Amino acid sequence: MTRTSRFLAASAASIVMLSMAGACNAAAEHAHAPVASAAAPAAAAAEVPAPAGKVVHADVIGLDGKSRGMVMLQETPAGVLVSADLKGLPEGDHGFHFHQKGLCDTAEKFNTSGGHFAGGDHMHGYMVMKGPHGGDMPNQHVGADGMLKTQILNTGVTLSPGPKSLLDADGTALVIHAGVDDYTSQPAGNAGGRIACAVISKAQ
Ligand SMILES: [Cu+2]
Ligand SMILES: [Zn+2]
Repeated sequence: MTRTSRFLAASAASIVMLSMAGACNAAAEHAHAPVASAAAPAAAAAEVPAPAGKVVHADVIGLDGKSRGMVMLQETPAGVLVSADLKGLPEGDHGFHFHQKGLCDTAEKFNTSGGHFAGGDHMHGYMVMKGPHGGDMPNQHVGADGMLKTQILNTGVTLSPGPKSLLDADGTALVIHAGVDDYTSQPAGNAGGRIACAVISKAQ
């Protein structure tokens, strides 16, 4: 190829690129036309899967230190989906919360897990003006067979970093109580002793 023909080839390429840029601008203007915007709601209604969120599995133990099954926490755009599959629990309704620290010491009757995980400036319970704590969840019913199979969407916590994160420096704990959370009493709904506990931490 001579010097001249190489120059011509380069110029021709530049002209093609310029004309394509012109076509793109024209398309952008048409995007504002009524026909294009009428198609937009259909696009918005289409399913857009969220990127897979973080998942944490944790072993739930009773006061005897033995496993009662597993809980799985799943980050979703709507909150943390809590799935529990447990057995060997006493029949009845039980308070069910996230507590402040990832410590489930049976010798201390799980009091090592601290108070409720607040996730900000919140009081306890669904029935109080400044409630609920991020860690508050509805009472859970265990049947005569001692099984608890449940899913709860908790919108007050996250597995991502930040003030509402269950995966903070000292972790958190899922705690099941002997009695019923009245959703009102401070600081923990008067739900009685702690009968089961699971450590929620980054390591799991
Ligand atoms: Cu509790
Ligand atoms: Zn609470």
